[in-house]
Amino acid sequence: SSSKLLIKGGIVVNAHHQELADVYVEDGIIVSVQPNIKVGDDVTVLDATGKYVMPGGIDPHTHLAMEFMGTETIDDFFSGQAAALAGGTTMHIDFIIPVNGSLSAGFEAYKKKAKNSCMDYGFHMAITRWDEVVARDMEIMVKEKGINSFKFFLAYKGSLMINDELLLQAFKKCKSLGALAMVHAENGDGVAEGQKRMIELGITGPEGHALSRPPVLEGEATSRAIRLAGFVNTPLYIVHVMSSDAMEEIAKAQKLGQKVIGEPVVSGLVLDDSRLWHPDFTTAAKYVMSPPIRKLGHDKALQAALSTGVLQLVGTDHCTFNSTQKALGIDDFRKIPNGVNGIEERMHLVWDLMVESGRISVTDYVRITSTECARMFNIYPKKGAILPGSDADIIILNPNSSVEMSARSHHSRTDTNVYEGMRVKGKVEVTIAGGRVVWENDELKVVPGSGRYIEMAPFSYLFSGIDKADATYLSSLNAPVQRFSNEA
Ligand code: DUC
Ligand code: ZN
Ligand code: ZN
Ligand code: ZN
Repeated sequence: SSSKLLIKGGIVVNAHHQELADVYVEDGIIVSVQPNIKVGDDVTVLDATGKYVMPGGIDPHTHLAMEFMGTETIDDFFSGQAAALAGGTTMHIDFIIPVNGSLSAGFEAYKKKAKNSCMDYGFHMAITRWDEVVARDMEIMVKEKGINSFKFFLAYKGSLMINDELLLQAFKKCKSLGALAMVHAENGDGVAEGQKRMIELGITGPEGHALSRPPVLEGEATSRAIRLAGFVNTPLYIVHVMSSDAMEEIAKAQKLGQKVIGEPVVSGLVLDDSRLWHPDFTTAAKYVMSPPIRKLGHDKALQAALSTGVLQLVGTDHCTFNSTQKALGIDDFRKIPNGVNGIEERMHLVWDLMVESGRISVTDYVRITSTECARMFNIYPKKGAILPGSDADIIILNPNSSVEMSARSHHSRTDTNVYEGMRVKGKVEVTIAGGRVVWENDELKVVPGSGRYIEMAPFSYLFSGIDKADATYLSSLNAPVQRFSNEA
């Protein structure tokens, strides 16, 4: 396709502002955004009259080509990204994992896995154990490899979980590097105990997954991680907030002035746990993810928190396993590979759930699906904006059209879809990635190898005002007047 593009007559939306304007793109970069741009015959023109022209989605939370629970996700970088592009997402940040405890080996392995990428991507790194070598490697990742965030597990006892002593060291290390600490917040000891109880009761099906790790365990771990991050005085990002228990801990800390970011995922906003009780194993097992999808009511609480800003951006935790892989746990829910799809559905489901329903504005939609993520991970305004100089990652959304989610029509390699049969208003009709039209007329035109690794520098805006004088900070924690208030 042409390297010169004009998107004509649409409503151009950024997180701060929307306007009627044309967007002119050359060689993958947005050159100008203004009404009535005149161009020559060599320019491909796309008519966006009556449609929204918005920054492509950025999914802050994916697992592509990841080895996990005795198998490997069915979507690799190419298939996961192709699915993403068909749904209006033009960049993702993947959770890469160390290889044999080595962060550098993990980084190199994932750079290889991502070679066939058809859209831009960045990396967070999951830290699955802690020692001095890991601490030193973290510095290399931040200073030389373009990674500015690290995830720690309070769950997965016996494999990925780290204890509070190590978590405190990890938080201190993140702070010193200007890297954002992230946590998977479930109490791992509690989960192990809950699982044991279920097995003793003879509950071995997918419903045992939900019953064994209730919201109280997520609330406890979220509260603990937030308080320890507050003690160290470093920002904290809570991945996949699934319960109102966790959300309320985040809201409370934010009220006290702490920098805590909460990321709901689409499954938690849209689904409820009744599905885990479906009598057909394959149908129920596709919903198994951790933390689990919660009882009806948690979804509404998370939606409300997203509309008021307590939760700031939406991810997916896209981590797909097909029916055969899910069947590894047919006799024991503990062995069902954890994960759901969503990278292709996120932009559509969030539009319908939040904008079409009237819960948020179109500018807020851009903020929670794209801009906030770009700002937080220090790649704004290269990403997350339709501004001169930004990358031409753009979607055209028709608010009057609709889309149906189904494994029959989706582009992910998995054979099920947790949103099967859902029809939503609003359709991404065109996706432009790096200045190329890659999705148009329900057809993908992706180019393997065209996706680039996006390096992310440390010290995002989240670190502004972070006090380096720990003695002063600690004494402020002892001042009761700052800890209590009569306000509602
Ligand atoms: N939860 C999932 O459901 N999948 C990947 C890892 C995780 O924590
Ligand atoms: Zn403007
Ligand atoms: Zn997780
Ligand atoms: Zn995840």
